[in-house]
Amino acid sequence: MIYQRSSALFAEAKKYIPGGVNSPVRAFKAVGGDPIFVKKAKGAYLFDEDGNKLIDYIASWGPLILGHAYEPVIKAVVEKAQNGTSFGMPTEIETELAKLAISMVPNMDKIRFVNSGTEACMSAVRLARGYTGKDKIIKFAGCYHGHSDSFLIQAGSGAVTFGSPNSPGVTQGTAKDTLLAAYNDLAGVKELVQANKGELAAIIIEPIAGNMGCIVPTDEFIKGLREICTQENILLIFDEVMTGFRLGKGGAQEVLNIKADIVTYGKVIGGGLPVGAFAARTEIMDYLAPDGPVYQAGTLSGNPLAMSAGLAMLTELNNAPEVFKSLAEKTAYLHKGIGKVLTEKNVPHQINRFGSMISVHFTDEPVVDFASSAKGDNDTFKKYFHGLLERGIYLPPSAFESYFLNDALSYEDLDATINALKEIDL
Ligand code: HOZ
Repeated sequence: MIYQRSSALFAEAKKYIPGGVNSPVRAFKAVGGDPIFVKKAKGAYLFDEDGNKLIDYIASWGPLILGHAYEPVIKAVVEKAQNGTSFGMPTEIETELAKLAISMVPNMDKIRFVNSGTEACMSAVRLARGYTGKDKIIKFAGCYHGHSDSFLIQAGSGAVTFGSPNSPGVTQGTAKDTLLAAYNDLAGVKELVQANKGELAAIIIEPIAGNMGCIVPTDEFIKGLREICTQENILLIFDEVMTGFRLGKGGAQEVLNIKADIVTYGKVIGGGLPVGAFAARTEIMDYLAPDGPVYQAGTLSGNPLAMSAGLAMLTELNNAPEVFKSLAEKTAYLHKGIGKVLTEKNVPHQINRFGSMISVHFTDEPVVDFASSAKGDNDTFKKYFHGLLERGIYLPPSAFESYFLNDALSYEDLDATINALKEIDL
């Protein structure tokens, strides 16, 4: 495939935008080469500026669970836009989306809408600190909760891809309140909690991690976290920006059967428009301004276009929850197909999967945390990534990201992907 125009557009973008992109992982630095510039997309396919058609496995990093340009979402946004795009005043649709979202997820009474997953996680931690009157938090190495200061400590996603898991610009004062544990290491968490007894406001976790590849928690680990939090009066924050409304109606809370104290959302809840949210029980949420003392605000929060996209998306998922099963089956099919080809090629690999999230790691060892994920062979990943790209298949351009399947993908698309892999010399 030819990507000439994309390369020219990238060269032009680099003159005016740092690195030519507005989010680092898009720049392809981890895999080399120039990024693809998208012209349009429909269903499971991207159409780039060179006229290539690509099968898409990122779905805008998760939101487009039903495929690109999904008709009911587009219709809702276009209709809404006729009446004005932003008011900075309350609108009825905010309550409609709040009601629907709360009805779909377990254990949440109230929800506040923001504009991104970063804002949602940043606000959730502030709320946890205000509510508990404590300062410290525990996060897990390789988990990524957006780019606010408290979280850029051994962060995953683009932060680790580009070698700045601890970003310059985060003050030591901020960093000292973020304690670090290893994913799936309950003993390590227990030690940290004992060493900081009475000082911890929250433990924040991606209940299925998606920013160091896809990593699944053991039952013992995730249940243990819940127990520790309950015993020690620490709030358990589930960052469900990736998993919320993707793994099931009730997200990871439902599929893992664990109740969190605060849950953050993003991606699917905005149907492809910029929406983040955080939710909790009433006694916690009432700590937020204007009812309570913890401040949080935003001019574009609850924006009517974004709310209409989110409402259309969640309405579809609420009415047709069989989509979650269908997606999980497609992902299992892809897992089996890729696994067979890599085994036949004698390429050491691990495939991690949960629901419609999946990642391929080129290593012999099980990938259960950041340290094991980082052992993946990036040279093989680059060949795998570019080999598939040359054959019209678009994967996340970093080994530290999960793929997100969308339900517009057909079994023919999955077979085309598996067959393309057969042709690649790894
Ligand atoms: N940090 C996002 C993935 N985990 C990537 C966002 C983007 O580049 O759009």
